[in-house]
Amino acid sequence: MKIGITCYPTYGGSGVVATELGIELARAGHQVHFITYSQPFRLSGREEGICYHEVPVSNYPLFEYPPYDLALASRMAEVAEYYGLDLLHVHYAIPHSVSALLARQMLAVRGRHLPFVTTLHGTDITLVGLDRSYLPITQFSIEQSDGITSISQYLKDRTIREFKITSDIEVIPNFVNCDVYVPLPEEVRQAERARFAPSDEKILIHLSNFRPVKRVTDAIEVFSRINERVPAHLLLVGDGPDRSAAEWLALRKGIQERVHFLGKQESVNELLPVADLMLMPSELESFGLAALEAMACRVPSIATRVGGVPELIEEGVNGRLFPVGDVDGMAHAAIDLLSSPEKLEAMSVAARQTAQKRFCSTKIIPLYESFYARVLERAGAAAGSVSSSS
Ligand code: GMT
Repeated sequence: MKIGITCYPTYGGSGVVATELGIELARAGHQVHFITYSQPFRLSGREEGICYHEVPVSNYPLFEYPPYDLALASRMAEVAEYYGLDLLHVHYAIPHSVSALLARQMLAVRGRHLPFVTTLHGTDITLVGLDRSYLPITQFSIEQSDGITSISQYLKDRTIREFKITSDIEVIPNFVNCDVYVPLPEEVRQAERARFAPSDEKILIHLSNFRPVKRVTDAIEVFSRINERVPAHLLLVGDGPDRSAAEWLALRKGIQERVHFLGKQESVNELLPVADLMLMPSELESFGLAALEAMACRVPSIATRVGGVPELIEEGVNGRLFPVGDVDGMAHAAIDLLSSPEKLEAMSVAARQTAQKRFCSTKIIPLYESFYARVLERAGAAAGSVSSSS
């Protein structure tokens, strides 16, 4: 198949999923075309079977707000025509599904049908889509999609409830490449750990875009309580609006020597397996991709029982779940695990098994392929019925 993929190319879960999906689809022999405003950060640009098409946005002085959605729609239509795309797959409803809808209409007047699939990721529904000004257009473009997928059952239910969507929504969960996200050999792991902590101290990790929904300062609160009982270090991977608040809190608590702000990192698969535990104290996660990536590396999470997280983390088996803001509960659980090597080992093994058995890319990519095939079949049937009736 020839598949066009549009996503937010910068740091964020939906862009990561879209990029990893494109990479896996290309490995499976499909031709993948990324149509985005900059090259997705997890793409090297050298992958076979993948082309990247930049969306140039005019900055004519009249445009106080350059019309990116329109530039994207034009580019989608051009790429689809030039390269003979079979379908577009857009990640994150706003504005990508609106642009795809426009591209489909532009090509339809020339007698070419270009179906598009929209994947809902979370904040496109829970935050942005519910802003009254965006709600009608988001609802419309989701309904107009030729296929809709959601990354968790939670998000599907919430989309149906709040957007009154009547079209089918297929749940295809987030995935991880279990050959890339792997535990490190013990010797290598010890050498990597030595970069951050003495050999007798523990390492925790948090990975996010530091937006308020991630509650990064809760991660600091939890960590500081842990560190009072079990000497430890915290690796903070990512960057974003709440970084200064997190830095200020670490400073105020006098733990700045133990809190390592690593900024945005490209190869998180090399950092995650260094840690003993992941902290994901989010206000909301429709899935929690960061926790899955850590689990594949044999690192269980102390997380919040929100959104789609319980679809990934089974309390007490492959991680621990707490109410939002329960920093004491999260800290106690972490102290308990860090002081009981056998318990932590069992949970780490279970975390990796969950990733392998349920969320490995080898299991999830075929679900996308068969979904595309069904969308194309329906689109073909619809085109056939139009031409036979005309
Ligand atoms: O919240 C983020 O980190 C970014 C956001 C995005 O769309 O880029 O993430 C959402 O999509 C991820 C990938 O599908 C999910 O794993 C995250 O849970 C989801 N975030 C929220 O629902 C807050």
